[in-house]
Amino acid sequence: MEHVSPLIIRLNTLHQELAAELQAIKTIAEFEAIRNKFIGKQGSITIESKNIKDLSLEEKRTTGSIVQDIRKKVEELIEHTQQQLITRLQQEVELQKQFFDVTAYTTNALESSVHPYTRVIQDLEDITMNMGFEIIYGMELETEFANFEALNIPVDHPARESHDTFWLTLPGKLLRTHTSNVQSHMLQERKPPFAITTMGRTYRNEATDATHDYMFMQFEIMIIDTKQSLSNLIAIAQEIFRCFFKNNELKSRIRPGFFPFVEPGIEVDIQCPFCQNGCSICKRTTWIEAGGAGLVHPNVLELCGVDSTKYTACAFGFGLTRLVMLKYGINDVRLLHGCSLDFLKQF
Ligand code: FA5
Repeated sequence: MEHVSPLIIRLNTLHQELAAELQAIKTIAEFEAIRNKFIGKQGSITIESKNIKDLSLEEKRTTGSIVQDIRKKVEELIEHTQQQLITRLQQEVELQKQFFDVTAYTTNALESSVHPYTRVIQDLEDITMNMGFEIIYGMELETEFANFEALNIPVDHPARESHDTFWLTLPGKLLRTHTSNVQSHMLQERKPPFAITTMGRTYRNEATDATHDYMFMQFEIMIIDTKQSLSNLIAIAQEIFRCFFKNNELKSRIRPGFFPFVEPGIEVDIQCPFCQNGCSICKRTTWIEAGGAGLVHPNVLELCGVDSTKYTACAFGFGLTRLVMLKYGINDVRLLHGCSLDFLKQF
């Protein structure tokens, strides 16, 4: 009988063990572990193959090519198994996709809810539509003219400083700093009389704190016809907020305010719902600035091609973000744009 080197016998045994173990694998991790176990640096086949160096010259000659053959078969087996495994895993993923049931009920699923922003927008849309306002969805990407110049804020006007603007690389284009940009478009496009409301995102390149963000929402109305007055505007604003806050007993106050696009101008503050005697959110004043309002400046009407001797307009612009905070008692604006599920689950 032909003599078979013990080295070849051991290698053949390891080859068979490898084949048996590879048959049972289900994952790439299991495959990698087995590959390492047999042909890794410290793998049993690797170490065993190195024993060839201890054989005599004669033995090396007869067993060398057999060892080579076994190593080749081992590598082919590993390669083939890997290909098969990858194909099988890909097929499983495809199969799972085919049977993915979007309606499947799972007891662990989080219930979805409406974001407080969406709730407030829907409330304000309902209230203003019922009062006869037309809702306009304005543009966030705006021209310098519509955002500033048409609103009586020329290039060198100091009011531009309070609107730290995100300028685009496109000349004369910016992210709107307020929803009053809709005023200038409507005055240019529509023939008075009309009453519009708009709400949406606005952007200012400013530092954030509990009540300021670089992206926030505003809510604006404008009415134009032949007889508008500040008292009418205040009455409309009070009615909107009476409906909006429902039984809320939040108090508000009005004080003179300057905006280049209104004359006279006022600012509206709402009593801080988070404290009695002043806190960090209201900056120890017990009042939170909610928005500005006034009679649209005749310059704005003329710049937009409206006869200011015939028409008067009134407008207000409120921080919609602040209304959300006041309504739901949210003490940090940044929570609204974060993704904290603990926060969102409450709504
Ligand atoms: C304006 O933006 C005017 N366009 C409002 C206006 C419209 C006045 C029509 C007159 C007539 P102001 O910069 O004050 O005004 O912003 C209005 C409101 O937006 C503020 O009172 C505040 O409630 C909110 N607001 C302003 N900056 C921020 C900010 N960084 N983060 C959150 N809310 C803000």
